[in-house]
Amino acid sequence: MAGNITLTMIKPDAVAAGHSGKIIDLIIQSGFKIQAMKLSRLSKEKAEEFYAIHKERGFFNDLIKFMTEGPIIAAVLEKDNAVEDFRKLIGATNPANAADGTIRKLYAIDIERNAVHGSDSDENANIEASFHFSGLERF
Ligand code: FUP
Repeated sequence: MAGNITLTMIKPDAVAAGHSGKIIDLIIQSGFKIQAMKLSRLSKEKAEEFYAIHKERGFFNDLIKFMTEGPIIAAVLEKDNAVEDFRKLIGATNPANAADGTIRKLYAIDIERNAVHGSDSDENANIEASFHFSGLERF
């Protein structure tokens, strides 16, 4: 069912800082159900594929270096209106602009090391869920 899932990654900065447990707790307390979750480390090729849309941007190489520097936690989250509600929960890309109580306000360091990813559309949520997980079973 399109519209009720989103894909998140807890990024290398937040995993390394030990924030994963608190972030996962906040996600669950905010009404999201975890459908799939795994700790992994992105290869350069996989990170470049995930962020292909930003290939021409000046920050691309730094972003790939950052996203491959250590483990991430990828998860598929389910909730009514998952994409929009999760983007509200994570806050603005730049934590300096993120609202109080959002994950990025609480845990992000700067616009690059910004703690979490959240899909930006239902279409991308499904593409990104398949990117990280194969043979997804909904439950
Ligand atoms: P978001 O959807 O909030 O994750 O933000 P974007 O898709 O615009 O950007 C994806 C990632 O690129 C961000 F999470 C961090 C990185 N980025 C930078 O490093 N610098 C920028 O100026 C913009 C984005």
